[in-house]
Amino acid sequence: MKLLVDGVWHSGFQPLKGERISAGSFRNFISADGSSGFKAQPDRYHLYVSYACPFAHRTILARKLKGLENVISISVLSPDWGDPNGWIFGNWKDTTPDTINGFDYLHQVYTKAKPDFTGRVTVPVLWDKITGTIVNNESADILRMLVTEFDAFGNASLDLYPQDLRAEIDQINAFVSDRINIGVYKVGFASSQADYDGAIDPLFEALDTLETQLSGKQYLVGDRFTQADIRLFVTLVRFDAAYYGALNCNLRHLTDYPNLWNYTRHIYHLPDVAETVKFDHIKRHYFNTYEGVINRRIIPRGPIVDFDLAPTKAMTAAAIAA
Ligand SMILES: N[C@@H](CCC(=O)N[C@@H](CS)C(=O)NCC(=O)O)C(=O)O
Repeated sequence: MKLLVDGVWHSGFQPLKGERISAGSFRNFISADGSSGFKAQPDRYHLYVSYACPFAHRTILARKLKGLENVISISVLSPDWGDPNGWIFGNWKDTTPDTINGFDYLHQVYTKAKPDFTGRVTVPVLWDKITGTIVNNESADILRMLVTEFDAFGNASLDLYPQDLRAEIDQINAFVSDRINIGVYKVGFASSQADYDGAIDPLFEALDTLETQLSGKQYLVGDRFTQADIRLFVTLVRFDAAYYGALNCNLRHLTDYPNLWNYTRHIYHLPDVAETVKFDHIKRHYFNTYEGVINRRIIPRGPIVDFDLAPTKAMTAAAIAA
């Protein structure tokens, strides 16, 4: 696993046991009134993201839907995380250079913020151009800031975290985070067969639960699109393209779940959403860059192929006639 230790980059680390996705290590907050020390202002903040990563996708979507594209600038990293330097600025389609710090690697952004930083170098990163540091690198926090603190500069009429639904949104977010967003990584990054076997059922049981919950419903909470839907969507939209094949999440496809499939398509077709989904980045990242992280000796549980299913009558009749 790639990691900074006391500000020094290490490219050859083994996967950390028991921990696949960790919470961000910079946890400051931007607030509309500035009381948190970081005031919401146009042209002050910058996002470092990857189109491959579902956690970064939360923030890309929020920035877009809240109309903050001219308020918060963005740099898009290469999907090629397999490089010894981890997240790099490259010249892939739809990527950008580091327009703020002029760096080649994301780990340089981390050590500029904290020269002795120890930990994972992850996307997304929210950077403050005034103080020259990382405000926050936890997507759940960044998503929340973008949807609640920037209404003076963006689309205030779209409330993605309505007061009256917050308790319910927080509850479903906790479930979706552990069982779905991180659930696919528990399966895909399992280092042993036993770990894999223990992770696959909870993931698909959670999908079954959501399939039932979405029966006759357009959105997860209430009857409106909220940040809970952003957080579920970013994993579901990657499911068949990447997680089914690259992360061995192959008991069922997303398309086998009528409600979840319809729900995901519905969100994909909402205005401005589709352009934030880049399947070329997603596939490149998951299939091409996890050498040494994904244990290729694990035997996947699926796909489920039902050979007890009788052949069609027409086929049998044709065989007899021949
Ligand atoms: N809790 C973090 C997790 C972010 C995360 O793990 N991002 C992945 C990409 S999908 C990453 O950058 N991984 C690099 C690494 O773990 O070294 C968040 O939600 O922001």
